Amino acid sequence: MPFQIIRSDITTMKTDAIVNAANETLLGGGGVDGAIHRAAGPELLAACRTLGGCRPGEAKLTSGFRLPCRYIIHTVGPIWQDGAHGEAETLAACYRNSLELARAHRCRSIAFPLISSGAYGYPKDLALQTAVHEISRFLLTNEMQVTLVVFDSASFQLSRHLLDPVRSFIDENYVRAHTDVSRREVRFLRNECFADMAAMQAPPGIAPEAVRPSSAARPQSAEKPGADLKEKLSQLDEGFSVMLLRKIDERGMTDAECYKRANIDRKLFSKIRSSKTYRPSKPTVLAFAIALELSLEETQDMLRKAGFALSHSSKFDIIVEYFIVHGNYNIFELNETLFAFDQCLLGA
Ligand code: AR6
Repeated sequence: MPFQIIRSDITTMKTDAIVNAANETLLGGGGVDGAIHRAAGPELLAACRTLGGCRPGEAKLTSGFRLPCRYIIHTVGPIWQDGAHGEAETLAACYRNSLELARAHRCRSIAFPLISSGAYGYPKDLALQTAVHEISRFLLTNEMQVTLVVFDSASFQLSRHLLDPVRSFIDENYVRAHTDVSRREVRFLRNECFADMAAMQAPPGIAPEAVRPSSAARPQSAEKPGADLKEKLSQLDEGFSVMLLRKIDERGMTDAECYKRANIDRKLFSKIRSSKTYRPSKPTVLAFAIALELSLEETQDMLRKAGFALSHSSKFDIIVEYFIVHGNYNIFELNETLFAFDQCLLGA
């Protein structure tokens, strides 16, 4: 997935680069800066001493030393005053310059903390908005795996303009006896294509094998399949990938525009493109529905091609539906919301 948000400790990230929310001296401090220096070892401080500090919005690079990443990109976020002192521009520059530096060093993956949202007092919802905006803008024209690492749930705050309406939409639509598609279940849904198909019949958490009858248990039909079945099989409707490519053409989009807006990486897209019978996972289908700005009806149609449906007994489905019916096709904003409700994200 080109852009994902996860809860983790950034010092454990095995990405090509991680970003440090440093101060102007670059000589270490508290928060994520302290954690990175502790984990990288004293060689990091020695390297930082040679860099001559860093101004807010700029970014400088060192090796990762004892960390599992190759590089550490040090950037200095703005100290929040009241929002009228250019804080948003400086914060945006932190993300832009860090991403540029990573690209210049041929990084294929990078992880960011939520810069300025700790000791520097930047309101977390606004810090998140800027982060998502700058990262998604960069990804429209670049190939990189970008991860936003959120340390704890308290540091992830969705802006109220999204949180409140989504919450009431869920309350209005959520079927009480639900079977929520939580991260665990979607992980199950995301397994290989056969598992995808079996998952549609299996209750969440039950292995596909458990619902696939063994040949011995399968009822034997009295007659062998006849010509009418053969005929039906020769008249199959268009499948998911054919529909996807048709919709891309109808929208006048390029393939790259489509997979980038779907938060899907190029390799997966090529795989789907080259196989007429590709069986995608449900989050992948929905990612393309969002990228193509499909109506709810068209989305249901595309889901059916892959054997899925939207249901009001799943919080995940209701959140996606909320975005579609409100014409909000920003996948990154949708993923922010899914993350806030502890649901799996859309994309590869
Ligand atoms: N992994 C991921 N995120 C973390 C981690 C971690 N290990 N530790 C903290 N965070 P902050 P700032 C989150 O204060 O606001 C330092 O002293 C944290 O929850 O680290 O840019 C520097 O030297 C918060 O959401 O950075 C500067 O003086 C986010 O990282 C000053 O703090 C940023 O919090 C910079 O302040």
